[in-house]
Amino acid sequence: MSKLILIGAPTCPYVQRVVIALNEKHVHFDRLDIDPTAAPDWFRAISPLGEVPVLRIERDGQPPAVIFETAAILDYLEETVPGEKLYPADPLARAQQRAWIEFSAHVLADLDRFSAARDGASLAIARAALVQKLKRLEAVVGGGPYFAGQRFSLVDAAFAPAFRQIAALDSAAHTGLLDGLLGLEHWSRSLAARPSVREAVPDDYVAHYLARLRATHAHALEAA
Ligand SMILES: N[C@@H](CCC(=O)N[C@@H](CS)C(=O)NCC(=O)O)C(=O)O
Repeated sequence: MSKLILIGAPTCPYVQRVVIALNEKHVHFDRLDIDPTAAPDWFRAISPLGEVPVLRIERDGQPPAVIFETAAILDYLEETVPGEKLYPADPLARAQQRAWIEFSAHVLADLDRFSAARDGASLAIARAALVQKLKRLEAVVGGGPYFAGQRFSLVDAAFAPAFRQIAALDSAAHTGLLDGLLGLEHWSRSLAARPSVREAVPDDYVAHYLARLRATHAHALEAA
């Protein structure tokens, strides 16, 4: 059996995706948090892009291995951990879910721009890009509770951190990002109630996340 060490950062949404998948699969792992903006040399040596998450795998009799990039880590866990799968068995449905996971990374990038905006004009540009993607997503989400219906999938793991960020922003200032998007609101609530998702962040996540945004004078919060 391998020993897994997840190198992450406390509020990183990409790290959360991996934690959610590990929780869903009931896999034990050790966690080591760093500050990727001031990463130690040993981390730079194993992370080609200088980004978290990185999964370090220690196997008996073999040198340790590392995987960077969330999508690659999720695929590795899906292929190696025995038990219930989080991707559909059908290759077409699986490929489509992978595509929506890629889409989720673009939603996170837009959310980053939204929360990093320091004035009304940049906030409006970021909001427009984000809302356009959220509307697109609304069009493919079914009746829930999850992306593909009753079964929780890796697409849910991928989007849950984005919805968590939106909920955290909304707790401080109404963003209106999900207004009128009833499928997404419902999906977001289902994800927030899922134990694997809830337990993927520390209890003080919202306070920590909002404090970080306030420190950078995020206009999304100041405009409220
Ligand atoms: N494409 C990467 C994105 C990971 C990412 O952007 N991580 C951020 C933290 S949430 C990071 O490490 N940034 C490096 C930095 O801030 O210097 C993945 O999916 O793993």
